[in-house]
Amino acid sequence: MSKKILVTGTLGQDGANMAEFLLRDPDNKVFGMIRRSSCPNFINCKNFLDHPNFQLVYGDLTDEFSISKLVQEIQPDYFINFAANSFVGCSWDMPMHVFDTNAVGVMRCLEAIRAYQPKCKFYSAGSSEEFGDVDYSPQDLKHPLKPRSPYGASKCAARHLVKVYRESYDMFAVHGTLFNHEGTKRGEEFVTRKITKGVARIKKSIDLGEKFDPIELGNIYAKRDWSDSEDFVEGIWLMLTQEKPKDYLLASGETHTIKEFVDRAFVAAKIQGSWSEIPEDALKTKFCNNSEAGEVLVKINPEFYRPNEVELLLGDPTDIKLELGWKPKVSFCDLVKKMVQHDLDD
Ligand code: NDP
Ligand code: GDR
Repeated sequence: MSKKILVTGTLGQDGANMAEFLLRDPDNKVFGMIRRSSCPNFINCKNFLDHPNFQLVYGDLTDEFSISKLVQEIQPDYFINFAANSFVGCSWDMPMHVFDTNAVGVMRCLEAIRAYQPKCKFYSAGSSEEFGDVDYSPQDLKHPLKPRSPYGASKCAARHLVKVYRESYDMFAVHGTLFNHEGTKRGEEFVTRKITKGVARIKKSIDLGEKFDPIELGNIYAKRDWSDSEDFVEGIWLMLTQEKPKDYLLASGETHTIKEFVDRAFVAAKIQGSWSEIPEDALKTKFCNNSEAGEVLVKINPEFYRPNEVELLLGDPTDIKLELGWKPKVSFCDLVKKMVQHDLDD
């Protein structure tokens, strides 16, 4: 019998990768939820928009009526919720909106499932930002919740809600704790894509002998545990297809600074550069071309610093590897190369 799967956040990175992954199985019927926008961008969905087993549906996590209506009408077997205001940096500017979407929105999904389709399996998109000001590394699911942003706090609330609904109503609801994951569908405000798009822009200018503006970044010493989103959607599906609901963590188990990401991205574009660092004034740090002209490729702009930073993230994915057999395919180096190549070819 075919499975009906409601995926939210379809125009974003994970929603699009998940829909693409699920549609490889002809038994799956995917309903991709998008919210109303005056100018929607379907670039991430171009490979499956016309797929016969795919249907776009409208809904908004801030509107409980729309979520209830979708669950009532579709009667999904699975509800995979990726919709969120997912940019940590802007969560200080619009904290109420972030909390309403990311935390209360999850409660709206859980309530709709409880009322209209209690057998539906639910996935909630948790984040390593819940750990925030970390006590130890690598972080596992026993790590205390110590968020450093309104975004992180909203995801902690979602985690508690999922547990409460699971235990109170015997629902299959899981909250995956996912460390950073990237790829060619990544939004351009996130640091990895900002770097790879910037490197591609600079490479094209150098090749044409034109002047260019440097990439401007904030804190380049923060460390992140980066993986490929396409590997993670497979891990999420494993979480949903286990027999009993249990939360898992997805991570690479490696951590790298933003600075290392910059280094690798320029190497991938065959541009040789070096850092000049002034320890007493991080704002004067620069990454310059090794050519005679010595142009500035990257500079620091305090505008991109955050009011509160998560300095180090490093996850321990042992449980999902051992218990569900999850195996990532893409290494950190390959991820950087893939993103740079995609943006060079664009
Ligand atoms: P994106 O920002 O790429 O996608 C989020 C999607 O949510 C967008 O398509 C957006 O719509 C949609 N959305 C936002 N608000 C609403 C709303 N009120 N109602 C309906 N849809 C809405 O995020 P990712 O794909 O990278 O992440 C997916 C999920 O995983 C998010 O919940 C994120 O917080 C979480 N996560 C992501 C990680 C990562 O590294 N990528 C790590 C850990 C957790 P629109 O296109 O119209 O803006
Ligand atoms: P993050 O991702 O906050 O980890 O959240 P982001 O790429 O925005 O930042 C990573 C780190 O890079 C530093 N940084 C910059 N960040 C951005 N965006 N722009 C810059 O110019 C810049 N310069 C330095 C940041 O300070 C930070 O330390 C992502 C999102 O996908 C969340 O939804 C998800 O929950 C977490 O990952 C896990």
